[in-house]
Amino acid sequence: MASIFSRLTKGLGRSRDSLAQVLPSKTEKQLSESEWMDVEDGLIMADCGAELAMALVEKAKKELRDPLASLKQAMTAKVENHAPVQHPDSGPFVLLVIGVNGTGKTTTIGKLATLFANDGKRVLVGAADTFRAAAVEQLAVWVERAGADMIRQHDGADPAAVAFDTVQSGLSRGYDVIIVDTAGRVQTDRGLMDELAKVRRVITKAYPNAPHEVWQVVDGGTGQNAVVQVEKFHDVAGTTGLIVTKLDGSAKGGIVLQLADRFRLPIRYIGVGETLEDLMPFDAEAFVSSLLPEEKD
Ligand SMILES: Nc1nc2c(ncn2[C@@H]2O[C@H](COP(=O)(O)OP(=O)(O)O)[C@@H](O)[C@H]2O)c(=O)[nH]1
Ligand SMILES: [Mg+2]
Repeated sequence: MASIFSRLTKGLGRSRDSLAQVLPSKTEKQLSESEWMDVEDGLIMADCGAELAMALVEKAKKELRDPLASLKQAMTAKVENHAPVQHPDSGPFVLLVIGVNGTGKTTTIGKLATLFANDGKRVLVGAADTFRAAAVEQLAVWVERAGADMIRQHDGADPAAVAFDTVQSGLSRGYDVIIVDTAGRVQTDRGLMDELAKVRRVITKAYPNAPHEVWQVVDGGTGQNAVVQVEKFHDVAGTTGLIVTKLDGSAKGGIVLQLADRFRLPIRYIGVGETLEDLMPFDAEAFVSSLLPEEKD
């Protein structure tokens, strides 16, 4: 845990260092208008987006105390989430995972399957990304490492048929958790959205109230593009939460706040590397602390 946390703080180091230049740690002194402007610019450069950066500074400014502590509080409030994951009272928990190609869906499913399996749950994964043959093989490797099982069909099979099959077998074979992987690209955007809507529909046909959660995976390094992606998938797929990956790389971190604020979606997990252990449950306070310079006393 210590090492994956350090991957996060290392990943966000650049944003933190540039914010440190404009945010004095532990000063009772209030910042001047132009100093607050520098903070706002720093937040924009850290991928918070102009609108949120302004709102955060407005809020922090009103608090007549240590500017860093005020800003930290304002930022934490934006990403704090009090809505628990929607687990059903009985029967399997069904999770649909969506997102653009390359964002880390399959890797994240491997990590999630590992977490659930370590928690003593029986996990079944459906390989509904049938658009690329290699995608099924890649998922198979992750699923095996996680100690979970997988439902697959022939190459190019109908993704909705795979999803239906997965949920139905998961139900009849008494699995605790069912996770459905999906494609992030087909011939057209329109085609992808129709496909996701259909996958979702058949899951509900196989098991009313499912999917219990729909998590979109976004690559934290893609900045504003991530905002566009969430917007696009949101209504069609009925997104209930987000997983932001690659925060160990050159991502600037503020994107996490921007997405949570803009779409009012909980951030469920963050990805900080390529191995099975590199997934952290999202902790608002710890995350914001990694993004800001350290408070000194
Ligand atoms: N550094 C880093 N790489 C990641 C992370 N999550 C996924 N990746 C990498 O991103 C690439 C695409 O991942 P994949 O799961 O195939 O994406 P998919 O197309 O959405 O299923 C792979 O090379 C993964 O190893 C992460 O949190 N950190
Ligand atoms: Mg994939």
